[in-house]
Amino acid sequence: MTNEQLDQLSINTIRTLSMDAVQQAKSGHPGTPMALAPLVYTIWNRVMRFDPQDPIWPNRDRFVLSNGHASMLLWSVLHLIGTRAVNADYERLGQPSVSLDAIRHFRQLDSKAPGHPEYHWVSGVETTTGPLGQGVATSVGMAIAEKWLANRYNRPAFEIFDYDIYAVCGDGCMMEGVASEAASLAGHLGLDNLCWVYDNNHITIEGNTRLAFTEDIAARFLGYGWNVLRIGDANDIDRIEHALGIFRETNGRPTFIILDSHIGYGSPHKQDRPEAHGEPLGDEEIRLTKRSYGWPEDAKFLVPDGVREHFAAGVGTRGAEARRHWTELFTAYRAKHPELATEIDLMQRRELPAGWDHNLPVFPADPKGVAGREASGKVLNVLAQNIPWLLGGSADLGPSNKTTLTYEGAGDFQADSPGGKNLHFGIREHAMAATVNGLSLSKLRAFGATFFIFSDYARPAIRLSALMELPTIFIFTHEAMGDGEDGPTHQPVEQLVSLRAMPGLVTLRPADANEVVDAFRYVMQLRHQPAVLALSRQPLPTLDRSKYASARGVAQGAYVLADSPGARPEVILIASGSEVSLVVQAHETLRAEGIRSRVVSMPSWEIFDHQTQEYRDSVLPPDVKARVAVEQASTLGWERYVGTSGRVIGMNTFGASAPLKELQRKFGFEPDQVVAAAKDLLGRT
Ligand SMILES: Cc1ncc(C[n+]2csc(CCOP(=O)(O)OP(=O)(O)O)c2C)c(N)n1
Ligand SMILES: [Mg+2]
Repeated sequence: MTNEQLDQLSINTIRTLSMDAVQQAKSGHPGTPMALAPLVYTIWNRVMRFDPQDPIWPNRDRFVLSNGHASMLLWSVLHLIGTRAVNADYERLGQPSVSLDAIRHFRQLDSKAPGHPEYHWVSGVETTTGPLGQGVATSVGMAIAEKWLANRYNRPAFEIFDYDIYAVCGDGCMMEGVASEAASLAGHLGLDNLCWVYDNNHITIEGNTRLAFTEDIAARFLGYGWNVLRIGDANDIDRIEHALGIFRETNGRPTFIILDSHIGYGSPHKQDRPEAHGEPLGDEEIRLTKRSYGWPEDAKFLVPDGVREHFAAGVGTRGAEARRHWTELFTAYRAKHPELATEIDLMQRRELPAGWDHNLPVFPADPKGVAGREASGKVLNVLAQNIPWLLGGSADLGPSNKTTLTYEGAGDFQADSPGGKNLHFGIREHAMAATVNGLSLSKLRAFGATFFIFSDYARPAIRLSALMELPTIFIFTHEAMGDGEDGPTHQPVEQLVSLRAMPGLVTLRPADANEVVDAFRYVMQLRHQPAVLALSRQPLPTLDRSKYASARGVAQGAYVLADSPGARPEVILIASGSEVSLVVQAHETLRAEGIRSRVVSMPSWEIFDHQTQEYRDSVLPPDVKARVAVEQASTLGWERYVGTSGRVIGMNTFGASAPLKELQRKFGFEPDQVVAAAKDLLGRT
């Protein structure tokens, strides 16, 4: 067979595996894999530096399938190139990442060929995709990461990092706002290591794109400052290869390739039709389509002789050679720059450098206190100096979030200063969170920040952080009604409980400056969970820790802050954040009146829920039923801790525009109201 015939055979193998898998599953998306098989073939087998034997080799090129519904493209190619699996401890295993059997069980329970690409579940998947737009936005974070890594670690004659990022996307991704935010940022930063290929097939689920999407997309990306290329025929692999070559030679701007394709290519009745998007073709149509490819009509899941070998000779040989070269280079690098090499090693395993928590501040007792955001800014500036690869930024609220790294040399990340640790995301919360995911997928320790209320704008990407088990950090300030006069548009109510509902995510709402320190101490040690820090705008009294319990209790999620001496408490007051010092005041009043109360500071439900039953019972003794929870947020869920006979002082409406003191009175966040609730529960009015 000629090389050309082998190219075609390989492409048709991707197509037919995709058609067969969708048919077998009786669900899925065959049309786009059929159309984009030549593209994916060309990227992987002709261009990408990826070693199937080691899918986590640090300098590999990245591939992101942003139109995640076309997952069969990825399963086919990961299978055909013989990608090996890696486990959660980053150990390379012998077995295939995606076996042919997994493809036969496409979309079935436990199959390594699930409905959409899932990072963590299938080796070789660089990021989870499916919510359209997320993949391309995440790829911007990957591109920023590569620039930052190259700047910090490359040395003369040691190009340790020089990889590229390829993302494939469709009409859906291009319509989603997050892609626009991310493309704008990528253009501004001149990320010339980033290439998006847009599948311009004019089809989405409801029909032709003329229904809803008629903009001039080339003009749009030119406007963002991208290099825009066009390929009129998705089957022309030489043109595709040529365009990818132009991308690799382009400096100073990202590349956007518009690829005209035909969804369901080769299917006599389904090509260019919306049905090809998300329905199995049907047995008869599959036969006709296979005939059009010159394929044995009745063969299923066929990988013809020569195809695996063809991939082995392409991406396999190129990837192995690139990795071998890199490994030798890195050995020499380690000898010459041992400290830098150690950093790279630690980062790859998501470990922290020795001394990462040196010099963390300790805040003295102070009734006037410190704002949560203020304490956070101090801690962050220490941590960022201790951990070279900790970086991040805000969506234009840095001065307010106090997330700006101000120590000497921190610097701003820009096109001409890729070593900066302050990222300026602009007012693009959604792309910020997706970018943070991309940074984290690249093993940097990344944070993003905005007002807590605007976490809603970032939420879809935070959810993917949790799903991917990434240790990202989201710093959300102005976490309740502390910005009083800004009013209900800026006052979070349901955000906290909605984030608490997200599996895997850790939320923390610290009560004072020392709890902020310990919240960070906890968060920094997470390796597979994202965290949200909800921090106050206004100063919170710094509790006297010689009188009350140590803030180290934050690591248990909730702890007994203040208690009554002697017998067990009659009533438990539970609070988080700014309401902790409020219930401490109530506690002192109750004590003075001879009522034995206990104060539980509960910065994190998730952490507390993971403690032993014994510990949880020691904090919240089951036989003490009189309990009051106080939190300036939705009351939803607090029954879990106060029981059906307890009280919750929280928010059941939106807030209002007024000075904080008046809001506290109006909505019941005053010590007297807590005292009254406690007495009422005890029948001691
Ligand atoms: C955020 C989001 N909204 C909606 C969907 C549901 N959905 C999946 S694919 C699709 C149409 C995508 O069209 P296009 O990107 O052009 O894909 P093609 O059919 O051309 O492959 C939609 C609406 C989704 N996955 N994500
Ligand atoms: Mg489309």
